[in-house]
Amino acid sequence: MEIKNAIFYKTIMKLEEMPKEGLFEIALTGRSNVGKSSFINSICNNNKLARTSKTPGKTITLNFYLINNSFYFVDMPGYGYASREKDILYNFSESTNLYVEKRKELKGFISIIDSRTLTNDDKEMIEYLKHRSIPFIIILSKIDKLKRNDIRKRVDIISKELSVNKELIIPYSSYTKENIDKVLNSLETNLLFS
Ligand SMILES: Nc1nc2c(ncn2[C@@H]2O[C@H](COP(=O)(O)OP(=O)(O)OP(=O)(O)O)[C@@H](O)[C@H]2O)c(=O)[nH]1
Ligand SMILES: [Mg+2]
Repeated sequence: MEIKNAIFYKTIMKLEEMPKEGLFEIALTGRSNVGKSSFINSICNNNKLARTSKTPGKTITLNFYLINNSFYFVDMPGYGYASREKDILYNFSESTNLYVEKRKELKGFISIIDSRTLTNDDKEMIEYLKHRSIPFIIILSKIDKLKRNDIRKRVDIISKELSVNKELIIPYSSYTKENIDKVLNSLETNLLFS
């Protein structure tokens, strides 16, 4: 697929404010600062679309982006930052929590994991998605920080640790856009038309 058109739709604080047209939604999840907002900007070719920051905790609401006039990306607050000791699910704000639990339009997740470090929060998130049978793909972010040879090794290790098929794990860099074709194909086949 190709992303021809991406616009900021709205920021949502309560479930009542969600779009009512019934379009599919693909949510972005991952640790704070892992590069969720940068990922959206990168694959949509617009660095002004989503706000990014060096400081974790930048995205604090659900932000909807309308893609190709046909589905939404939903940028979510990151986990693992605000209250590290607590269970990952309690790290979500109430509206995020309700969104994941109740939203029928939510078709699946793009789970972003730092290619260099897999955390317990990441593991819990993937367990949660599996447990609820929610479709997901995994993007290993920031591969521009890894040596060539290490990229494939990290995919192997993370695939084993999470018990997730390698086909669902795509190494990516929002800076260099390496593997963007694979990302878009996987989004299409595993999430949008699954
Ligand atoms: N080297 C490198 N840095 C990246 C990449 N993607 C994002 N970053 C940097 O990582 C930092 C966090 O990026 P964000 O996109 O704001 O991360 P986020 O996951 O949306 O963070 P929260 O909204 O706080 O949960 C920023 O300084 C980005 O420039 C990447 O592919 N490579
Ligand atoms: Mg963000």
